[in-house]
Amino acid sequence: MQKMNTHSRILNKTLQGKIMSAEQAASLVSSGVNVGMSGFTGSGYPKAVPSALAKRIEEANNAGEKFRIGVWTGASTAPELDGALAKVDGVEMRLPYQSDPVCRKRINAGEMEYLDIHLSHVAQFVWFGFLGKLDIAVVEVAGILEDGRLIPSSSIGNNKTWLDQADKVILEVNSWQDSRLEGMHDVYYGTNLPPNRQPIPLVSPQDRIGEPYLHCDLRKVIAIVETNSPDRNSAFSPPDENSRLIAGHILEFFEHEVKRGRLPRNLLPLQSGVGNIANAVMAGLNHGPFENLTAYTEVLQDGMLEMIRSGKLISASATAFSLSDTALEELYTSFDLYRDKIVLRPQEISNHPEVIRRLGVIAMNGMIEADMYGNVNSTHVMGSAIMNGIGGSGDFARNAYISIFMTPSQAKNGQISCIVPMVSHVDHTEHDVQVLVTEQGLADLRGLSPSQRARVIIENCAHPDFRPALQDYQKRALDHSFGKHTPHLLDEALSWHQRYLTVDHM
Ligand code: 0RQ
Repeated sequence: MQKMNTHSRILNKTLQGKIMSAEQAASLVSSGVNVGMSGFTGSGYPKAVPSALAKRIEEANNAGEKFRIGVWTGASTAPELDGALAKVDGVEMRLPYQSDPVCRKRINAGEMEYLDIHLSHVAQFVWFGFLGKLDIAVVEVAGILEDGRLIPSSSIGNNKTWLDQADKVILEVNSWQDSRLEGMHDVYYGTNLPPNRQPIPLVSPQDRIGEPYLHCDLRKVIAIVETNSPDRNSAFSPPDENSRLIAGHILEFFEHEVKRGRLPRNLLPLQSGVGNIANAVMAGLNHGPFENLTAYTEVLQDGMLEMIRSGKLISASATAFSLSDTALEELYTSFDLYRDKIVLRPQEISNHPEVIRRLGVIAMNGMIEADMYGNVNSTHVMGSAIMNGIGGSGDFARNAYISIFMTPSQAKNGQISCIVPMVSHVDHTEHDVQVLVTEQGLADLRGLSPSQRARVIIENCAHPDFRPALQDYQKRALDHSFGKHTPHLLDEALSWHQRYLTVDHM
């Protein structure tokens, strides 16, 4: 493996001649183009060009011109990218996942188009031409080798596809990213289009099936921008009582499954969504009885890092880090401990449905609400306002060995029940949800008919304050429903959500 010179991260002579400021690079992006940006859950996103572009858009707006671009990424980014571009109303179409408050506001006001798609679909949709032309890639890398190969940054996401498919490429070389990231990635170039697709030769989470570098036709590179800026490393709050209870129910469930011979003693590869509850479940596993665990997931949060440190987790495959400052410091302080146990892959591999199914991944994701039949809403409030997006939850839930969704039983200080008669929007159907968990308990839905599921979900997961109303609905639906298979009183089922309008948001 070629090692980086410490003086410069850009060893390729031709590319050295293309170094310019972020403002100069942004001036090469014109209105109306689709831009593929790096970035996944706040890591590895370009730090300078998007902000410079936002400034340029603002100037165009002030001159009375409309300047908007399509923004495609791996997943969520950070205020310097999504926030800055949304603030100046510079985004025509955003895909495939975002969690930025300014974007969210624009999307819900009908001022920005948003295409919320499965993360595993994005790359192939671009290869197939389903999303139109990708004009420019703006990709953060950790360095460029003499021969032009690129050292990926703290996330890979869709970067391989952006670099392949875009007509022009702008690279941000971020010297803040630790140069020891080199060698941690596994970029698989073997995917062909149907009908010539071959099986992906990955049989366990730690397998390396590709190479550590990204390739790019250097003739397409129009600018190199040097940066030295941190990722958005948000801190996690310590697990609260609800998260601890949810984690406890999941651990108990795993023990039960092991006892019945339905899971091996070291479980199966774990996928964990983002957020505090997911992190708390990892903390629970870290203190639980299971050893030699593995992870096949998309994001590596603090909890998984702690499990590697404690020796509970022996390997983890993901497409991105999403670490707090403290966890990041730990990663680089004890780097040798982590280096060989972590593999970062393109998201079409980290989230690949066939691989997830074959490895038997245990999927654990957050949700906004579930209904009494097991349909899950991960994305919308009142069926119409987007929160974040489906992200990778569908890739994992649909194909998992066991698909678990978790949430506190109530939201908005107890004013809203997260268990409802009928979800106001469906992301994961009753067919893709095997286990629901709240702090109240766990509902194992496997093998149950809709009416049986309703009883277990209401009894085990609903908050006692809402349980009588749900039981009453369930009974009346059974008595009066048109059909008795999945009983509903349609007028009433959705009116349940109207209570959100009376929520005190203070
Ligand atoms: O809103 O911040 O305004 O109070 O939803 O809720 O409880 O903080 O939970 O951060 O775990 O997010 C589903 C959004 C949960 C997340 C979701 C309100 C609540 C709060 C957030 P406020 P919490 P979390 C891997 C997998 C989809 C993507 C995914 C998510 C806000 O898990 O985006 O799984 N998932 N990706 O008050 C009204 C309800 C509510 C409600 C919660 N029933 N009604 N509001 N809220 N329940 C990662 C990637 O794919 C990259």
